[in-house]
Amino acid sequence: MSAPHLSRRTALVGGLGLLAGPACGQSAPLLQVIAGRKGILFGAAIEPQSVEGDADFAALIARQCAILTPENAMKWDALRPTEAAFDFDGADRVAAIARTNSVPLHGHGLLWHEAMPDWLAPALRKGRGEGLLRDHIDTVVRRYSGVVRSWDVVNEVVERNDGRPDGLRISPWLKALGPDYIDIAFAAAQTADPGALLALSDYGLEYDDEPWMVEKRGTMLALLRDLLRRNIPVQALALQGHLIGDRPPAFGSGLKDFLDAVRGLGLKILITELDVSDQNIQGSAQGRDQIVADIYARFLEAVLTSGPVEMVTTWGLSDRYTSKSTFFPRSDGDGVRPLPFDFDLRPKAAAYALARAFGSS
Ligand code: 9MR
Repeated sequence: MSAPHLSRRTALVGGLGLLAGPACGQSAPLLQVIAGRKGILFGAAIEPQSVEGDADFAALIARQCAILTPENAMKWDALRPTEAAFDFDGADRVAAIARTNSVPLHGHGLLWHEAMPDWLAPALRKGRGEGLLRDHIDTVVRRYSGVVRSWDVVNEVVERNDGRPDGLRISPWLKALGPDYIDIAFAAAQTADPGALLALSDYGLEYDDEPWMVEKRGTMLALLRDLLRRNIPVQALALQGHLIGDRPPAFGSGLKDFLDAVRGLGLKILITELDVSDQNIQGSAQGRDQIVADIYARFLEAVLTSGPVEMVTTWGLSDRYTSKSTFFPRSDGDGVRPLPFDFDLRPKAAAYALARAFGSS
């Protein structure tokens, strides 16, 4: 794949590594520049309306991000309100933001068992799944070819609790098409854009002290081996990286060995949805920020010292726009603080932790 891409705007200030500006309030590390020096694309997930409606946030995104992910705009429920028609509005707006900033997109995601429009599961049950899946992937991947650099082709397909020997999730896709739906999705994506990097993405692979995650790593390796043995064009594993503020940062040899094994299969490593939930951390905002920053630091230290990493994207960039405020709110009514920049777009301890991790890796 091509070398990490720096936006024109960043190239002007790139040598500085720090940027002071009114929207920042203080000097902020330029994460895309610091990561870029190590060959890592740094970026964030965005919703188009957050960027379009907020010039300060748009400026922060432009300065900090060498790649962007549509947080929701490329999911089936956004793209396929009806079976008959596509609605590309949100996805096109994200692509336009990427073009304005001269950065690529990480496409998320071509197949997931959530965010499915209401009509889809019944259509799958009626036997229309394979045609729908092939047509959807072909249409979407071709449309964003040249903008999307890498795709989450299938998302969260492993679920050990569902009890299948192969560990695959018993999703509407699996029920309709059997395990082959993964093969179909990757093959369709590769045909539609042979230049895109094709990833399988999942959560729950990060912690060494969580037995189900350790077990899931084994299941994931077996799945990846099987796909590669059958020449299915999976090229990367995307670890989501939704980390938890109120548990120890158990990122050690288990994680490194797992990543080594994935690289040993010839696959690239992407970190695609990094954030740290402070939902259950007690104490002042400043104290919570330190704990969150330490977790970012420990995770990235383990991941980045284990070997090459293609990209690191956070799930949002500022606490002003994070789905954690809806899904993982704090009981004390305080705003959540899971991201590198605070509600006022100022760099937090986490931003400096990211900069140090990228700088020293
Ligand atoms: O952050 C996303 C939120 O806004 C959506 O409502 C939700 C359902 O589409 O998905 C969230 O993003 C998820 C991602 O797509 C897959 N991994 C877990 C993410 C956080 O829940």
